[in-house]
Amino acid sequence: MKESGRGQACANIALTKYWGKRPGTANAPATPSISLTLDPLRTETTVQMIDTADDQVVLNGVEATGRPKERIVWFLDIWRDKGLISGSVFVSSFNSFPTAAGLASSASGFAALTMALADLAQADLSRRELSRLARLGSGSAARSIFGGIAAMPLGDNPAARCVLEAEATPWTMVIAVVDAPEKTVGSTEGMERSRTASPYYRAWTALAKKDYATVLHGVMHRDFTRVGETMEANMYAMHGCMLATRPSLPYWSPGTLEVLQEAKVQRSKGLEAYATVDAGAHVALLCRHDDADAVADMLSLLMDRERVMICRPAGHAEIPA
Ligand code: 2P0
Repeated sequence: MKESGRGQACANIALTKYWGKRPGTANAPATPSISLTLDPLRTETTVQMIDTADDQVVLNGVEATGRPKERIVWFLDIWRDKGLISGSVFVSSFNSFPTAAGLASSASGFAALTMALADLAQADLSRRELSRLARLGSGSAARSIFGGIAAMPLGDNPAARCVLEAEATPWTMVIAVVDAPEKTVGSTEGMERSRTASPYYRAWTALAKKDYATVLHGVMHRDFTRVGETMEANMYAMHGCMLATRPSLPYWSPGTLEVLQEAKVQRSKGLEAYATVDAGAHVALLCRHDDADAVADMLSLLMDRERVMICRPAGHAEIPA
């Protein structure tokens, strides 16, 4: 074990969504998922052994308390229980993108922390093992261990795998950060509420398996239209399940619908981009690399240009040299 370690990882956005956990498991998903890992949505994390009774966590320069800290301490406990590290740890993590914007920071956050702890532990862990560990912190983090397009299957204790390297991935995501209040129900709680109180939950999990297979096949054959159409339909199905939850889980804002509508209009005019929305209000549009600027221009008619982010496929999470 070293005195300190470093890791970095990029966020990902799912093409088919993870929404639901198998009860009684450590983030074993109820739906398989596929995602694109995105540059420049990067998290860089440093960990250091400290001589204090408790762990210390600093996120974007601010000392963490409450739930965000508890989640990280719980994750460090897993590493200690496995004998990979020992003693108290100081964690410092920086996002290259605004966390407050509600973009997927738990995915890159737990993936970067996993890489930093692997560096600290000097443990000889395969990328699959790293992905499995990252999943214990946050389900979507398992996918951010890999660059390009990653797939997360079902299973008792699954790990993600890379299905298409970044260099071979011909698609870009253009993200529209829409005006929205901070969300009140996080993914962990929202998934559990949908599982127990959405009349569409079973239909959603059944459909998600079919969409996963379709998108996986589409990715393998670089069939953009099939991937895009299925991705968008999968997103609407997930939000249908969320909306039907009692009480309802509405994550969209008026700006979300505005972007969804405009993307549809532009598609009918020949700009082929497909939309997806996570457990939040922002919209990500998937397009071919060459159409990214046109998609960003289209979004700039609806919002300030600085709210539009062109995100290319990122590489694997890593321990920086
Ligand atoms: C996804 N989301 O596939 C889906 C789409 C949100 C909607 O993965 O409880 O933050 O930490 O495992 O990973 C968000 O879930 O949840 C998520 P936990 P996580 O990207």
